[in-house]
Amino acid sequence: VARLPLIAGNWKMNLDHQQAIAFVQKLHWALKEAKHLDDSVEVGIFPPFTDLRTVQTLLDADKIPFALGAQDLSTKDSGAYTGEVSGAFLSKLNCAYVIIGHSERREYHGETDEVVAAKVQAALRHSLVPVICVGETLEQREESGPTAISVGQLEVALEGVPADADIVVAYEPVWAIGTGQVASPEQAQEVCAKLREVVAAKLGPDAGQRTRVLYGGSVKSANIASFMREPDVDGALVGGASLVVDEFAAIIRYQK
Ligand code: G2H
Repeated sequence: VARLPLIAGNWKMNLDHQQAIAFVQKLHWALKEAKHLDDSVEVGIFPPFTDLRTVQTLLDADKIPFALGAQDLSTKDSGAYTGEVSGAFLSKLNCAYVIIGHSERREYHGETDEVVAAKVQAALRHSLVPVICVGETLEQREESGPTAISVGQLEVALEGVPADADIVVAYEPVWAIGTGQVASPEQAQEVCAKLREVVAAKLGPDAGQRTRVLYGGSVKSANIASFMREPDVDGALVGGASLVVDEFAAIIRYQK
């Protein structure tokens, strides 16, 4: 099965709605000018909630073929949950994706595997593709090896997910996030292959073949190709480098 590579830019808490307009326009021009906008790779951008409406309007108006995603959502659909954002609202803004269980949410907002699983269900209720993030800290890697933590996190996240669900998995070793200490392509491949096995075991072999597994953690234009050469790495979740137009454009063009 040929899986369409996904290069996803997780802006985290960066770029306000005005900066977002300039950024998306520049990225679009950079890719168009170099004739690097085609259907061989999917480009996803994940701005803060407050930018989503602005970016959606711009993508629509200028017919820019980037997929839009949010960085989180509520486990609930509506009601008295101050500060929360429903998957229903994200769907209405044409979000295709939502990141769930990023290590920064797990670490700073106490998100447990169970909360992550509830958010996956919330995303699927609103036809959003969950980008399920898993990954181990350095201590966990030393204690339980390279795959056990991610496997355990993914198994819980996939509880109750139907076999035909469209999901994306992102392996983000915590020790490689924003640290410049990138995992080797072999380390990424080892865990991504294992995660694909988990998807196959839980949702069936078709889902295992179809589901895209991304690597994330200090991805740059200088290392993207080495990851994309690995058979079980289907793209990247990019943080810091997704905020620099030329750098993110170069990552998107990795294979050209
Ligand atoms: C990992 C990644 C994007 P960075 O968090 O999700 O960020 O590329 O800055 O390590």
